[in-house]
Amino acid sequence: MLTVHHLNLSRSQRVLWALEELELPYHIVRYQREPTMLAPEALKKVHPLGKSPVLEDDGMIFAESGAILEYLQESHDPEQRLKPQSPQERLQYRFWLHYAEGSLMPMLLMKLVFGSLGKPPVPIGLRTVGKILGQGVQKAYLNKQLATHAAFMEGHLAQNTWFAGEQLSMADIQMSYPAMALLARGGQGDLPHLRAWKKRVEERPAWQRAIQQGGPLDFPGG
Ligand SMILES: N[C@@H](CCC(=O)N[C@@H](CS)C(=O)NCC(=O)O)C(=O)O
Repeated sequence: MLTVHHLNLSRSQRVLWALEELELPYHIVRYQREPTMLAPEALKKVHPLGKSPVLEDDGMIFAESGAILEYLQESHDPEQRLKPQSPQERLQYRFWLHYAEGSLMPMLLMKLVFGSLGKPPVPIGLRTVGKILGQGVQKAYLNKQLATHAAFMEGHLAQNTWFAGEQLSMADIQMSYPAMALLARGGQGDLPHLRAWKKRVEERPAWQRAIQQGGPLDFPGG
């Protein structure tokens, strides 16, 4: 039996979505974020990094959502439902699977951190300085970086229905978390093609079942 160690409002939503698309039976062990938004200590007993998702299958335990999605595709998707076939689409598939955590998520995480420097748990006496510093880094660097990423995704989805071409794939599943976080946090203009992609995702019965299982994906920080 496949077991997902699932933290609420987290990247492990992607693993639930993949499992639902593949119509695989699975078991969920649930964890709730602490008020600090960190994972509870219990997750460290499952994997030394203490992050979610973690997948257990056939006596193996491993972390990192991209690795988990690739594993599920390679070992539990015999009909290749979630991997495109043509060489060009496979290159796109590989690119977006890596881009999500390698390039886009670090910018979104930095935005969250620098946007929080004027708020608790930063000590009250440092919040004014923290806020000025955070806003400065966002203005000088992060907002421009995120605008470049947003325009890049928007341009790609103007030409493609799904991230790896005309077929839904693990690339969309991996991209769902950062792309939806970027849309939720706003500030990048209208992005009609990215929004249309999000709508296509949300209309999928497997996505809806995954949300029922894992809870809503309401991103902190707006
Ligand atoms: N690159 C990893 C990131 C894992 C990760 O940071 N997960 C977050 C949830 S979105 C987490 O567990 N945060 C809680 C914590 O850091 O304590 C992946 O894609 O699986």
